Amino acid sequence: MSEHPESGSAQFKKPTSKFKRPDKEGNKPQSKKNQSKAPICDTREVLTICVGHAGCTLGSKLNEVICDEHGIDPNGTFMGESDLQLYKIDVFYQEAMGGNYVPRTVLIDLDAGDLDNVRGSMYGRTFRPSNFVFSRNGSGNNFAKSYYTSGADIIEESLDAIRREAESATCLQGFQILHSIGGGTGSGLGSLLLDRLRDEYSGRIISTWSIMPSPKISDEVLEPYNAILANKHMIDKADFNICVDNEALYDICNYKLRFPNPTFSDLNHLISVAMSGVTAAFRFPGTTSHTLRSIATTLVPYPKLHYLIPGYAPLTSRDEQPYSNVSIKSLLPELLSTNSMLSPCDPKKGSYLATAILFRGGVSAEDVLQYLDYSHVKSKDHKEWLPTDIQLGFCDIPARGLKLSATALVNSTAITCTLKRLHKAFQALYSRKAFQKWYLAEGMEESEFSEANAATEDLISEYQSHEGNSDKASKPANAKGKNK
Ligand SMILES: Nc1nc2c(ncn2[C@@H]2O[C@H](COP(=O)(O)OP(=O)(O)OP(=O)(O)O)[C@@H](O)[C@H]2O)c(=O)[nH]1
Ligand SMILES: [Mg+2]
Repeated sequence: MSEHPESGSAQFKKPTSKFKRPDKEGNKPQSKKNQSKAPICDTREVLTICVGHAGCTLGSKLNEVICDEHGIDPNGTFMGESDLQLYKIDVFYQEAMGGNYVPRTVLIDLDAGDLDNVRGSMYGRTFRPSNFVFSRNGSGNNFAKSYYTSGADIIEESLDAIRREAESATCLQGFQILHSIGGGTGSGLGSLLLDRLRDEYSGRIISTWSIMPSPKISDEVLEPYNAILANKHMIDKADFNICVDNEALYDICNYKLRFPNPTFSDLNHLISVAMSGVTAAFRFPGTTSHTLRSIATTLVPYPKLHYLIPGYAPLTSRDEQPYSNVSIKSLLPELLSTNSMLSPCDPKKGSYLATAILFRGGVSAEDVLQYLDYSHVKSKDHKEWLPTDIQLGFCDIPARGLKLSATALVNSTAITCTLKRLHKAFQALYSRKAFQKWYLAEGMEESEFSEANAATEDLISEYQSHEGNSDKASKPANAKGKNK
């Protein structure tokens, strides 16, 4: 992992004509302004929506990392050294009248104090002031309060801010929602946004970066309810969910990076580095052009099975960094090992359904194919019918401070270990109807608990039906399974 942004420049090379791609997905033609500024770039904007404390803090960190990569200073002014930093800047930023770059990010929280911290952070001034949407009611860590009452009170204001951003885009590719599904706001208001965005932007890709709660990190008693209630909306309304787990992040910080007492800031740095890796091919020229849609198309073989596990390499401690020498040969096994996954799931213990790897630095497909050992992504019961084992993507511009790095997105049945953990914790409360009155008092029906429970059980069963022999694997996508 690259350390926090330091001085020194990324190695920028000139783009070649192979980056001149026509926009195939766009419904709207490019504006004159964009044509003159980036005539060879197919701008497809991504709107980032941060919800709740974890979502907004992570969004703020991501903005810091991406601003640094694109040479944007804390005032939003471009101070970079290369035109390549501006080449696809429109994907994540809008150029304002004053020439400053404004993140296409909306930050929403029911706790105004948490947003004040983001506003007061180093890059807080880059965000558009009207894109901070908040109330002072709080959610009391309750999904129902933020889905039905306090959150519902600010949903129209939130959607107005999102619409303003969407309308300023020339060809919006979609949304990434950042949230923690253990929090009341991240789960409830995040779900309400998923529902409303799916209605209003049915043709756009809606993705999430979802922080899964872990009892090892947080002892909030209602988190399992919030997570399973939110999961129903994530199954039905999102195109794909990238799942990060605080437990895995904590272990990586502790054991691999040797931070003795990792803070949320350290965990968020780790997630933002992976997010920067996944989005690098959206933001910079490369030999392959990636979009949210291309991720959904290649990694989601069945509609519901859209839970992706991210992995990142190299993850090197500060002490070891000066002595490390990263090569493709050493990077690939590290990337695909369990210790590099940001969810505590071992993909090898399940079946791989699809895998994508995005490389940063001067890497060619030939270099990678020379060392790519498909056994890294083949479980013993690998499905021969799956069309491609690994989708490769390349971005020539390296991550800050690194010559070479890679980010993986894995769709594996091993995600059931996280889903089962959440489901078990939910069941412990649900079987006793514990704390349900707080949810019912906000207008939630009791049946929502059982529907959410069934939705997660079906998802687990459907993933499990793709484990083992390939006859089971050819079950139709809408096959309903029974929980074990
Ligand atoms: N990785 C990470 N996890 C966080 C962070 N803040 C909180 N969490 C985790 O997220 C869960 C709580 O979610 P929050 O985002 O604080 O809650 P919220 O969405 O603001 O909802 P409220 O309950 O209404 O405050 C717990 O499981 C925390 O461990 C953060 O900055 N980074
Ligand atoms: Mg909060």
